[in-house]
Order: sequence, then C-alpha cells, then structure tokens
Amino acid sequence: MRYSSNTNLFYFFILITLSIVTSCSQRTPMDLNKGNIIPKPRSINATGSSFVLNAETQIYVDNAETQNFNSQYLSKEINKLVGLRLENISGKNTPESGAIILSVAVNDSQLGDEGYQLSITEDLINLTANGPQGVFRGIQTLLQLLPASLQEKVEIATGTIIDSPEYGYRGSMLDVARHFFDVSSIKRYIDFLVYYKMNVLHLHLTDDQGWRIEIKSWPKLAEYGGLTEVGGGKGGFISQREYIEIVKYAAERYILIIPEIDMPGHTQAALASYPELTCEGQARMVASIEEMSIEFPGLYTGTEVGFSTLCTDQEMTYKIINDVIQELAAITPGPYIHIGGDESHSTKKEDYIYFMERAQAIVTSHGKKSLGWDEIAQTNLEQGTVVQFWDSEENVAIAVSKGAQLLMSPAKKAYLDMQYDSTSRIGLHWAAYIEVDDGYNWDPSIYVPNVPKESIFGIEAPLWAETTEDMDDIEYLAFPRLPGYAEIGWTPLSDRNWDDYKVRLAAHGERFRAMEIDYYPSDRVPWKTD
Ligand code: TNX
Repeated sequence: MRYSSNTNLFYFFILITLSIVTSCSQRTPMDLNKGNIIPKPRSINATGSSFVLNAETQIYVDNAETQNFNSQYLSKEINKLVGLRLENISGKNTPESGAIILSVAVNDSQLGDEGYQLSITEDLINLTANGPQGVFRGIQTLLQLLPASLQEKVEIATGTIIDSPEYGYRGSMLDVARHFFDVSSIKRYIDFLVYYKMNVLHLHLTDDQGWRIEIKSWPKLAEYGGLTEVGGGKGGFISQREYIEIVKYAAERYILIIPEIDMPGHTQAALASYPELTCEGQARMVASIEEMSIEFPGLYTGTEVGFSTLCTDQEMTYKIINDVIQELAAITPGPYIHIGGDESHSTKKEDYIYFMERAQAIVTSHGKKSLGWDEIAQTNLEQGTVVQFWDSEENVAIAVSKGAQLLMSPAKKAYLDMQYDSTSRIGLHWAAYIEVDDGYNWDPSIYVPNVPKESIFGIEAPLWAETTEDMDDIEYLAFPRLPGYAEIGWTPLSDRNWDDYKVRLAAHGERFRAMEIDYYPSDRVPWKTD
C-alpha cells in the first residue's frame, strides 16, 4: 500500500512538472495587430507569437529612482487585471529573459516626452522611452494587451510598437461645481484619463451653484459658497490639503491639473458668500426665484446661466481675486490657471474686457499663464494666454489674428454632457445630440476653417455636471465617448477611421465591465457579448 501510493505520487509530480514545462514553452500564435489598442499607436509590427506572463515574470527598472512609481503601478495594475503578483527589481544586471524591462535609457528625439517603444518577444518585454513619462504611457499600451480579467494562461502578442502623440494637450474637464464630486471621484476620473493616455484634467472649481476650493484668506467662499448644489442637495468643497493630494495623484500619473475659477460671470456662490464682491452690497437674485436656496440666502440651485457678475469697477474685487489666485497658484505646480470668462451676460462688454485683462495680469503676476473660454479672445491677451474654443468661431478668428493658441472643445462635438440621443437618461442637448460616432468623427485641426495647425494647442472634452448627480452618471456620459477624444488627441487624422475604431472600442466593453464603469451601450458599436 505504502509503496504503491508513493509511486502514484511520483508519477503525479512527473505529470505536473511536464505539463508546467510544456504549457510554458507552448506559444500560442497571436497577432499584435489585433490588440485593440486605444488610442491607436503610430506603428505596429506584429511577429505572430506570444510572451507568457506568469508568477515568475519580474518587472525590472534601470533607474529605481525615477521609475519606482512606474514599476509599482504596473505590478498593481497587472494584479488587478489578471491576479498575478509580479516582483519588482532593479540593479545593474538587465534580465535576459522572463522579464518586463522598463527602461529610460534611450535618447530618441522622435519619441518626445510621451512616446515609447514597446518590443515584445517570446522571452522578454522591453519598454523604452526618453523618460519615465513615456514609459508610463507605454505601460497603458501593455496593460491593454493583457486580458481584461482573470485567465489561466496570460499571453501577450509579440511584435514592436513605436508610438507618440499628435497633440501635447489631451484633456478632459470635470465640473465639480454644479454637483460636487469629492477626492475619490476625481481620482477615479483621473484613472480613466490615464488608461487612454490623456494628460490634462481641468477642474471647473467654481460656478453659480457652488465654490468648491478652500481659500484660506476668504474662508466663506468654500464654507458658505460650497454648501449646496444643483437641485438643492448637500454640496461640499475640496480642502487645500485634498487639492494637493489630487495634484500629487495626478502628477505621479503624468496628468496636469488645471484649476478654473470662473469669472466675472458664473459667480453667484462667491457673491452670496462675500457681498463685498457685488456693486450693491448684496448678491442679486435675478435667476428664477424658486431656484434660489431657501436654507442658504443668496445660493442658487438651478441651471440657468448668465445672471451673476462680480463688480468690476471696485478695487475690493481685485484684492479678493488676487488672494484667490495667489493661494491657488501656490498649490498648483502646473503652468496654467483657467480664469473662465464665459457667458458673462450681466457684465457690460467694456467692463468684461477691463476685468478679464486685469485677471490675466493677476495670473501672470503669480508666475502662471491664463486659459480662458473663447470670449476672452475679445480682450488684450497676455503673452501665452490660451483660448479655449467652445462656441464662437468668430472668437476663434480673433484669437488666431492675435497669435493665440487654441484649445479645441467644440460643444457640438466634444461636450461630454450632451445626450447621445433624445432618449439618453441624463445630459443636455442645447449644442447637439452626440452619438459615439459623432463624437469621434471630427478633428481639431480642421474643425474651424482657416485655423493654421500650429495654432492648435490640443483637445479637451468638458463634462459639465448640471445633470450628473453621482459617479454612475459621470461614467454614463464619459463612456464610451472619452476614449474617442483620447484617440483624436493622440492619433493623426490620417490614421483614424470610425469603422476601424468601433471594433477596437467594442473590445473595450469587457474592460469597462471589469472596471465597473457604467457605460452607455450605444448600438453604433458592435459590442461583444460574453
Ligand atoms: C455652457 S461651455 C457653459 C456651461 C454649461 C454648459 C452646459 C461654457 C464655457 N459654458 O456653463 O455648464 O454650457 O453644456
């Protein structure tokens, strides 16, 4: 009995060892061209075999200091996707097989800051870039090549991808003013941008319905101005400590945070908090009265625009704005502060121009550059002010004539808060209904005629939050359109077409489900049902 059970055990181990050995050496033929990568890379050269990822695969970095985050990030994301726990290593001896190598050793001007080269053989994955930012973008490609969920055997198609972006600014805006979204929601939104290689998050921090950023010298702005939101629900604000945490979270992932203080219109929450900002000494209630908060005098819970304005001809206004910008500039490492400037319908034109010129000068005095909605083109632009096109082609022409750079956010194409069609459960439609293909089929360089390509700063897809009450609502509007804006910003127009894109997008449905993203299952996309 004893002898025979040992023999059985012996054969059992032989069998197990053999099956491990054969399963490791077996390479499933795979086609890297079918990797469904979004945004589409500049070049893919497929070699038809596969790399097997298993618990022994190590993640090696050649520079432990600059690449520690990349390395840890990659192992965490691999773990989330397929459950493997890979070891992170660094040192002089580059592994020769069975590893993922993240290297910043190349010096290739073609790749720029964000480009990368990903070479996958049967034995090794080699991801190289000029710096850690390029490696981080390349990691997103590698992650997309993995299965979206737990698998018995994890294989990656072999070949080489060489990639770099068309535009240096590829962003989205999140409105945390109309409805308040807290740090964890903002971080989740940052993760979405990261997966699709976007690099800017513009935070719309103030509006009529709420002031969402702590200002220490004028505490009531957030403490009072942040009390409520559209519909009268509980508002909230981000403390400076939390803001710094968001900036750090974003920076580690090579995402730039651009904060916006919208003015001189869209300021009811500020006016209600500090009557010093009004000309009359108290916030006017000119929006429909039934939408003014009963609980909190002066605060507005409706969705009309254009009724509020800062008092532009008193110094007190500029003192407060200066303090606000100074505090914000001190905690914003990026070069831009957005000063809004849209829809100031209650500000006289000459007052608007005077105000926006002084606001730009204040931003400059704190070492930053201004971004403004396209109306700002009507003012004397400071050197470096970027004009964000959303509505008026006339303002675009003026901006171009003044030599300004243009950030392209045409409401008819790029507004993530527009409904997909008339049946969409949330969203607005004042600009257009934007189905997934409509959102994809345009290009920043030709959307407005007679704009030279050199004037295009990049692309941004704003998500206004009048109708979004929670993260599910945000996800429903952002997905599946957001990856399309990411591709418009990354992939040259000549390499893009909807019929090719929609197949890749369909394959991402599985990822959306794995990430519990509440996406809109548009019938224009050939989703695969599993
Ligand atoms: C216009 S776009 C606005 C926002 C609204 C948005 C809703 C822009 C600069 N102003 O105040 O939230 O439409 O789609």
